[in-house]
Amino acid sequence: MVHQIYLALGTNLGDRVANLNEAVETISSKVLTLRRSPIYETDPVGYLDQGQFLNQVIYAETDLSPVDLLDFLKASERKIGRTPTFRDGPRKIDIDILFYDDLILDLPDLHIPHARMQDRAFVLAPLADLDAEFVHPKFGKKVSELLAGVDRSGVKLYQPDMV
Ligand code: PH2
Ligand code: MG
Ligand code: MG
Repeated sequence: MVHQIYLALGTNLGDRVANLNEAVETISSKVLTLRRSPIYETDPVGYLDQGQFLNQVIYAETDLSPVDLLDFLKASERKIGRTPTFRDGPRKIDIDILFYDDLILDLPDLHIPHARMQDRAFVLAPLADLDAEFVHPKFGKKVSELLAGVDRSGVKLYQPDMV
């Protein structure tokens, strides 16, 4: 069974564009990327004393179950060279599940839709570029409506022609 997913990518260490590309390549054995949003350069949120992030959202297909997908993405982050730091701290790559079909799933270590995406312009802006009409299954609001509710001043288009 094929599932449609949206993933959020974030990076603020090293060659950030290369890290985004490496993420798509590394997950490609089990996650087929169909569309990539433009890349945004974004002010850090949460822990502020760190470099600016690049953020991108991808639309993809996978056969993996939600839990297997989470495990696979965590393993992919490690393969790319992410090393543990602290909450909201700097990272070479972060790969988060935003949506998995229309699923609502709340496990101790896995919340789908992503638990904080509705507060984060660095997620909602690239997501809206891919599908502004997608309805958040928990809130019943379109991505465009969620984006209208957040401050997007720290989120700037970085490389609009990247596909
Ligand atoms: N990720 C975080 C915390 N803060 N800030 C930006 N701008 N971009 C991120 O991807 C990001 C963040 C935790 O995953
Ligand atoms: Mg994250
Ligand atoms: Mg993460």
